[in-house]
Amino acid sequence: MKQGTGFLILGIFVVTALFAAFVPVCATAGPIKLSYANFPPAPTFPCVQMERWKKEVEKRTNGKVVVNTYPGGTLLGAKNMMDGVIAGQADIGNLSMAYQPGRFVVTNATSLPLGIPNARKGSLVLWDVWEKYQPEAFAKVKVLAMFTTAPTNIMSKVPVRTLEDLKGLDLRASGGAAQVLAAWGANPVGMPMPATVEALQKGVVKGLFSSLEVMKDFKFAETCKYVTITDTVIYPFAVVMNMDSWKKLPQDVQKVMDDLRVEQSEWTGTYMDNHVKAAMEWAKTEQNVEVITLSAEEKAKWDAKLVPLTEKWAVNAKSKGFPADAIVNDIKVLIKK
Ligand code: 3IO
Repeated sequence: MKQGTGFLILGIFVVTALFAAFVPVCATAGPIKLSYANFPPAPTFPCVQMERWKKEVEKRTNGKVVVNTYPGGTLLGAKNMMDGVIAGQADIGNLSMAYQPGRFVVTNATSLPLGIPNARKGSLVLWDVWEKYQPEAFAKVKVLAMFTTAPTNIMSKVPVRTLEDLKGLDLRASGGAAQVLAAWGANPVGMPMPATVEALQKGVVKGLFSSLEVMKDFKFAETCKYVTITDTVIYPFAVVMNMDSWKKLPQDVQKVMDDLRVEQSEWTGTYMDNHVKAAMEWAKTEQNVEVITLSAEEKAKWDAKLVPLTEKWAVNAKSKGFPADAIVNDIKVLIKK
């Protein structure tokens, strides 16, 4: 064999080997994988909206992106969600702003007693407030959605019909909702929602103050046989993405996620509103839960106690340099929009 032929065969061999080695690497590099952390269990509304977002993103990017979801605090917990996402422990995370009220001053203004009537409206108001003021608290992350719960109500083991019944009663709540309970003379006990299951079982609290879909999703109707309708404040939530993870995404993928932001926020509010109705139907018919409505006279007494809360928030917000009066005014106007 001539030397030239030898080199040719060797050359072909090398080229073939290179193909064999690299083609599968390119093929398996495949879709962009993103992790999405959430703190409560899979059947609850924050995780239902997470699965909806995952499905839409995977569909709209034609499989270019795969989102791996981690419900139940398996990747990040309720209180380290924001810092965990900033640090890159998860690409995406869903957080309840009530667990760090001092951190999310501007957006937590939506949890003042200003009359947000439902979760759909609340979600759109929250989105607009965030977009207008672009608070520093979210500067290190990419915001993918913002939504709120439906207005909060009292779920309890004992009936609450008057302010007197509420006096000193240990009820689980966080953030703005906890301030409302305190103003009514109850004893708010702060803890993330998932911890409430055990606190109720052990008798650490006699009930909770939140949106009513949890009666079904956490089976609270099995222990809390009374619901007092107060329709007071909402809990605000955010879905945030690690900034480096965001910047690494191709532009077409970024566009899909950007286009989904308001749609996803509104979808979640609508889901919440419908699910509250279904959960309460179940609670009344299957769990014998009594729904207590306050007389107009009693309600007026409760409402009067909440008047100072907005001013108290404003004094604190102003001391931190936020345009508090403008924010409150915007929320009132947005509610009517
Ligand atoms: C909530 C939080 C986690 C799962 C379901 C939920 N429904 C209402 C909330 C809001 C709340 O009480 C909280 O602590 O964020």
